[in-house]
Amino acid sequence: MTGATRTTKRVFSGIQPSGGLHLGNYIGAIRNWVEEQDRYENIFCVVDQHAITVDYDPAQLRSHTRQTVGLYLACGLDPERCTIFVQSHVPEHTELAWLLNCVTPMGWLERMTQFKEKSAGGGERVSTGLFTYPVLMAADILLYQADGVPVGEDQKQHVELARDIAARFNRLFGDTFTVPEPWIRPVGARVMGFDDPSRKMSKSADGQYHSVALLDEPDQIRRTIMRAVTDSERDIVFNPERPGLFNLLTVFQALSGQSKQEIETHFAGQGYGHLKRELADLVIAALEPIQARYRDITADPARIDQLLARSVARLRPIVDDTMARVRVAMGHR
Ligand code: AQP
Repeated sequence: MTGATRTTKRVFSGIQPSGGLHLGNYIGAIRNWVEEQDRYENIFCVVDQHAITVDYDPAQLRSHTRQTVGLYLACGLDPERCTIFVQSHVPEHTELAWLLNCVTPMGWLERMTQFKEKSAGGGERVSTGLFTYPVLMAADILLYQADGVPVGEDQKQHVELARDIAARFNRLFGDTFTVPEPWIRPVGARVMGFDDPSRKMSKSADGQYHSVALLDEPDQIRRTIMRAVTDSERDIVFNPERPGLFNLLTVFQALSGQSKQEIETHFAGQGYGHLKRELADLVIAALEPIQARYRDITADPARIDQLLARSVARLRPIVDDTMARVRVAMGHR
């Protein structure tokens, strides 16, 4: 069934288990999935095959994959309302990626900014997988005929590529895929590194004070935020020209739910130290219940295994239907 014939829209999104999830992943992605889970048919993936496109350690990948599933649940995704699964448990993702590789012009991939950033200076360590990563992401989305892909702003270009690939495939081989849309929230769509507000917060970035991980201890959270890079001015206002301060205020706004005006009024006449202390308190308070639920959920590893097995069984009819149509359309059946 494609999007045109469904009454409830289907969303698909995922996070790569390339490290511990951080505030950017939470504010830019998971929190929005949780808030909207009643409105849609939800499929959320831990995209472990994306995480092998750069150097990685297999044991760490295994552990981050499970940790990410645990954090999805701890952040509030309800397995009754969402199908939560691991990408490599459904082999059709890579089968479809190959087929889509064959309809994707190389020039489209050469334009991807994330590839340019991640491959810069990498020489022979830059894998072909890193280059074709957006095609695997398109396969993830198109396999489930998703209508919407809720992502942070940094992933918008990749979702637009998935749209282009779907439209091209439909033109070449007949109507097969739902053409998906990126769904991006304006507030907190891009959280930047606390140590360098010109770079987006990333799991794989170096630097002890770069990010706040969702499982960080309160002391570590406070240290990171108190050391956040700002500027030498004084007034606390939302001004994108002052990226360090703007980032702190953006996180404050995302977690407090207050308007820009309310926040500026609240901090009028105060210094950066005051803002940082309040922000640290806010982040610690937001993460505390997530951390408690995470400890509870992961106390029984079998619970996660059962959930993942059930998810794969639930997805099977959608996967089989899409792949049957693709194989016929492309002439393999
Ligand atoms: N800094 C961010 N601000 C807002 N949203 C973000 N997301 C990631 N970083 C930020 C959103 O989180 C979701 C999952 O992203 P991903 O892990 O699949 O890929 P990524 O964007 O490459 O994430 P990282 O943390 O930067 O990982 P690494 O370091 O491994 O590349 C997406 O919805 C993304 O928008």
